[in-house]
Amino acid sequence: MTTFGESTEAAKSSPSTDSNPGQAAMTSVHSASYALLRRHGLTTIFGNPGSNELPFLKNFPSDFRYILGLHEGVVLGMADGFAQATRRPAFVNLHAAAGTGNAMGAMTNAIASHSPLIITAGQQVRGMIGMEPMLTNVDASLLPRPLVKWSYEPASPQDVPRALSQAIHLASLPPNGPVYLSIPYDDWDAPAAPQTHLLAERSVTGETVPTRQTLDDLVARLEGARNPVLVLGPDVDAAAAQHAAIALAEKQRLPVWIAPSSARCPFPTTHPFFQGILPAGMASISRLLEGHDLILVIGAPVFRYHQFEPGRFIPDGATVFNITCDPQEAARAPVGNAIVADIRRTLEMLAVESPIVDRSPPRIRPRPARDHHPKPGALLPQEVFDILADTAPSDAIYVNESTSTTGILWERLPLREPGSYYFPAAGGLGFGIPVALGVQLACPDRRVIGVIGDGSANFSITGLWTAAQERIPAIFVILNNGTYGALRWFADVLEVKDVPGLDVPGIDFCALAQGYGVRGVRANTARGFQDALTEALAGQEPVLIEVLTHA
Ligand code: TZD
Ligand code: CA
Repeated sequence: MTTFGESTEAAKSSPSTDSNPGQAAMTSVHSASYALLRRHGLTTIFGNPGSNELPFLKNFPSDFRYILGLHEGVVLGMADGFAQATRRPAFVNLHAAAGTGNAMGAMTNAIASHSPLIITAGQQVRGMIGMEPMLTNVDASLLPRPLVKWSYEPASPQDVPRALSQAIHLASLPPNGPVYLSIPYDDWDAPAAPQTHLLAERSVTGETVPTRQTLDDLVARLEGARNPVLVLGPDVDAAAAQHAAIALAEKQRLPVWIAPSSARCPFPTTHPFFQGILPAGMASISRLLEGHDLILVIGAPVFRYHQFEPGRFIPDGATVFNITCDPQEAARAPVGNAIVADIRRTLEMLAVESPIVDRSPPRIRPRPARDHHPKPGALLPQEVFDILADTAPSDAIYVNESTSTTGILWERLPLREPGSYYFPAAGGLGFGIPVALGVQLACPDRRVIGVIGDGSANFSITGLWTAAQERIPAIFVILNNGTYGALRWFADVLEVKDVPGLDVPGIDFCALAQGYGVRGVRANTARGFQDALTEALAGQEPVLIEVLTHA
């Protein structure tokens, strides 16, 4: 247990503290930093330690918990899931440059999904950094750029608590995102600066709302539009603004598309106005939005493409309005007008101020057929999703890293509640297992189901160990088709032939699960999968279900 509270009181009551820096030794940088983390609710530390981090982790306070990941991609992914699902910043502690490097693939997703992460890494002692001893983080603040909003090595030991405070506030100012601090390990025992305790009293808020004129103009355009459409993205869910999106869509009778590659689910897929997820290619988006004169994109960039499909950005005659929390997103779009503002407040204002219109209601999306023609030996992906839809609780949370079946998932899974879906926003694999763990830690009252490809699962397979040790009851459904299916599809799109390295046969996921301490069950029939899932849902342990699927 740290004694910061007592020391602070002592420091405050000692009139000589401010004038005599020697007195400040009563509070160490270590104590002051833990007090600050505690004050911000950052009492869960996701990490993998090394020599540079031991002085930070010493005398670990009993009101903190340390979640150990065996690889830094897992550490960062767990924190990402935790931050996204709690809608609060999460704290990460990595080992020097090597640990940071291992985490950087996962950082590509974190910055793209505006995850507020305070990523720290231990540095060698200040007096040796220049000589580059083992495990020096050379040019530490350059290393994680451009995958963080801000990166810094405190200028002195006394600057550490202040820099931590800056990191916490910056990560949680719009647009939320990861920040990075490299901290020399001899800083922790140093005395804190006078009045360091005042850091914990600071509050910083960055909510912005559109001006009256901007809002009136948008409401008038919506009202005057002949055939407007709403495209909703992940930041609507991140901002806990689903209710306002539903209210706006219903008042204005707007068909609702999900933004391409959306990393969260901003609108219930069971709502009659839900149209589906837009594909991630220019030409396809323009084709699907044809006929709309006003395209209102909220909580997503315009647009996050994947496959290069030359074509128009938007249909002729259409106007785009984008409401985003991210100035970069607003500025880099190739078309349309953008308003940088708080998503939830703006959506709520729009929902209240838009008049009820009597447009004809949006078309009802055709339901996908259920008449599967099963092929022996393995399941069709659509069978897997229909069984999930029928068997999982209605508030189940899905973490999707099954790359070739994302369209089928959006077509078939009922995602009713806010916070029901997570997907790697930048496409970096290694997301599914750790993010499922982080989300499950954040939401103990809901069940998390990771739907993960056999290729993807390997990038963070060691997360299974943390699931077992922490008894995190996430269910991992591994779709094993023996191949990098999405790349086979992409090879067709690009019309390239004879590409090596696209198959991944011969992996026994049940054995891997067992090796890390998680129960593994294999299913190659619909019945077998349904039974395994029902049993996993009835228990309170992590379970891996390896489902053999047709490619
Ligand atoms: N490495 C990393 C870190 N991220 C990536 N996105 C890739 C490689 C490339 N990649 C994709 O973009 S999809 C994919 C790879 C290797 C195949 C994933 O295979 P899977 O799922 O088995 O998980 P499908 O459904 O068979 O595609
Ligand atoms: Ca696969």
